Amino acid sequence: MPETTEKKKVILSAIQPSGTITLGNYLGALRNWVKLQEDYHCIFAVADLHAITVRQEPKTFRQNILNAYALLLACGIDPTKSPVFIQSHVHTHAELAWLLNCYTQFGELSRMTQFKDKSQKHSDNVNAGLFTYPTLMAADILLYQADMVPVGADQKQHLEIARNIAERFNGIYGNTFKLPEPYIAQVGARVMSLQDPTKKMSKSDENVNSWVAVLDKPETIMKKFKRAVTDSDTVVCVGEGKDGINNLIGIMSAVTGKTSEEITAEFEGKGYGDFKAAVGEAVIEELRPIQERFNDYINNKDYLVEQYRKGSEFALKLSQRTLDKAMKKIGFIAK
Ligand code: AQP
Repeated sequence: MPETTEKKKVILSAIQPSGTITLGNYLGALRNWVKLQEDYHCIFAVADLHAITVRQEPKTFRQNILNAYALLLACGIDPTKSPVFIQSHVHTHAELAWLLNCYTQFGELSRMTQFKDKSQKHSDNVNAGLFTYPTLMAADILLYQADMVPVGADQKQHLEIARNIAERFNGIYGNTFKLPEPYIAQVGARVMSLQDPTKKMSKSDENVNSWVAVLDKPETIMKKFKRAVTDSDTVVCVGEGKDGINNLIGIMSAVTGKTSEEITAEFEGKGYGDFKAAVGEAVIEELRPIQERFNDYINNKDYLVEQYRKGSEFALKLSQRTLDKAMKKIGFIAK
């Protein structure tokens, strides 16, 4: 476990096991999280409580939670340096979320675009959890007095509301929660769907060709890239109305480190077909070592159990302090 005596800034990052982890999650989040471990005091979580805002099939859900955990390690997160825990194992999250619900207004939750999107997508299951998702996310962050939270563009609104709730609480009771700042990564900020490049690549998208999973087999990855939606132009370059190609160039650039100009020069005179195959090949090579490490971890369940138990022990100790402080300020009686 990390030494908490050093004054490194605290960063809290979490991923939902709501499906199989995608290339979008990897390039936009996981890969950057690995680098953060050097300079920050990082805490990672598999946010399984969040995932049930959408109906999960129990057996698949169980596997997705463990897979997400193993994948975090396979991507390079070192649990001996940065605690990695499973959210439902640390009861303070659900408890603080309830308290924060009582300091959050109906109106501000109604304005969340993710709620609007997801309630449209799952109109048969617009549950209260989907609505109060941001207060649970606020609890996740505020419990650890996090200085920063890496967020994609899609999650900025949720961080904003976490800050508003914290500010409101602090305003009533005095300083209780640290106000977290967004940490925006430079590379791979947004990977778009391969089938509708105006939408972000999402692991819960029912169209399996719209996303590439980090654990997809090489031939599946290649097939998905070859089927990627592009446009009627033929030149591999960034341009308006070329959302599909822009996305593929973004992915190629994130994976190889080449600029879009270098990529355009490399593919001069070649068609989209050649380019799509090259992107597929580059992604396959990027993911190959991760898949190998993932297979080692997932076949070593004892190690995973040992690590997630240590992670939750650490997380509980740290988060309990904040929960106790908040409860005392509200006026609850200590046990
Ligand atoms: N397409 C993306 N491009 C870049 N970053 C992305 N992230 C997600 N999709 C992309 C980032 O991954 C981190 C973990 O995401 P999450 O699992 O907590 O939730 P999410 O953003 O809702 O991810 P999904 O894949 O879209 O899940 P579902 O389909 O369940 O809603 C976050 O940092 C996120 O920004």
